[in-house]
Amino acid sequence: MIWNETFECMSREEMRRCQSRRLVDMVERVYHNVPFYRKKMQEMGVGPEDIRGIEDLPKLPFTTKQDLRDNYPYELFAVPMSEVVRVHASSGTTGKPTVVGYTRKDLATWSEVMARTLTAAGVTRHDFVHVAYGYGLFTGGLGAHCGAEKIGASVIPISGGNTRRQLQIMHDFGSTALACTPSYALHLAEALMESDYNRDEFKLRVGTFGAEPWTENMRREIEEKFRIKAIDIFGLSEIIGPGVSSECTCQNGLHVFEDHFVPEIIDPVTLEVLPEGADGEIVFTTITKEGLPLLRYRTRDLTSLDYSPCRCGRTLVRMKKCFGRSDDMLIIRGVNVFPSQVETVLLEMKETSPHYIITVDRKNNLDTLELQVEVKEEFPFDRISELQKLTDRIKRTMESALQISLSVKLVETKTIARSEGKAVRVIDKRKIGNRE
Ligand code: DLL
Repeated sequence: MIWNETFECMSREEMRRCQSRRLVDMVERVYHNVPFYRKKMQEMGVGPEDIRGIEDLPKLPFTTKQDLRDNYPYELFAVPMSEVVRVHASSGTTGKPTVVGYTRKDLATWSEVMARTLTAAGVTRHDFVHVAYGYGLFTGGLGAHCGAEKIGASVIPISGGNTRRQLQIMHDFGSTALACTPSYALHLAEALMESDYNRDEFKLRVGTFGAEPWTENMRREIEEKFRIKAIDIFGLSEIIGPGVSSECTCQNGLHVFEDHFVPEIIDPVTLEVLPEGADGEIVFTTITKEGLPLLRYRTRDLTSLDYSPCRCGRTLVRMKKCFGRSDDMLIIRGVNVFPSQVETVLLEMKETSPHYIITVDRKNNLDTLELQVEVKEEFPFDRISELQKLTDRIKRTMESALQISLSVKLVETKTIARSEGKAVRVIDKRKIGNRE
């Protein structure tokens, strides 16, 4: 099922024409309404008259999270505050949040792209959508909520937290579709397996999971434990929230809703635009947003683009599952390490769970990496020799995968704190105080 065939299935030429028209209009608006962009464009010697179509996108300036912080809270808004009907914000562990604003039309666009997202996952008006993303300044809860309402599904706005109650409501209300972070989905699946409930009494069949990176192995684990189809959905507050791109049931890349958000892949170091298929940082330009339109917003998320047709019939470009961020990439003794590499190795081992914490520190000017990993319940934790053997094996496998030395500490099942929102998996003690 496709929610909006006109825009999701148009030919590439039609899409480029649509994007060109919208971009020209949007550049005109930001140039006149946002002093920050006018100044940036003037400094680059570019005026609205230089932007005639989508091919001129590379002439425009980039925008970064720092730009939003520097213009905190509302300076980048392109409409008077009387037109803004909602604000959201994305939190950082330090510093000020990034504030985003929506006009009434922006909220309609958001519901539309979230309706497309849910439809792509196979959700219909006959579903009960259990929204366990947090409601509030975070965009997950209300984003999923409004999209589900738009398609006419029955929304259960439970929000995050209180795992026992989540299961009770899921069971009693007959939830068929779950919306939450993948780490919380896995936690719920494990809690269900341990509870007195019988899985067969649940009607759950599909989940739309996002807001944090997760691997194919983690998908398999959620699908097997919950017996559902797990769909990856992507978005960021600055662009709209969830609903920037979504997998369809082919689960082969996330279709970008590019009639609203135009993607480019750049080299995060040289800032050069990369060709189709190359891995790099994804950058989005919003071409219909009114409240907070952004030119070439640098997400820091690493992926690639694929314009080949998809079996589902959508012609929208697909982005590969994000494999990390250019800024949460850890550099340990000069070696680049992504938390997702650690997760991939752990999920291949039958004795460990994908719950882990990476602690990076610096001792005597040398970076150290300690990996805490939870073993599965059935693992004989009291048998020292078994424990030592497994520790050694993880250490060896990890060192050859990451190409750095590290220490491994196994911990008992359920001892690493579960997150109800985005999982915290990295503690970098080298730079506490200036992390996002
Ligand atoms: O996380 C919006 C969202 C809510 C997306 C619910 C999907 C579902 P922010 O809090 O602004 O917005 O965080 C955005 O989260 O730049 C990525 O690094 C990461 N992210 C979001 N979705 C995915 C995903 C929401 N499917 C940041 N895979 C983004 C990997 C993701 N990373």
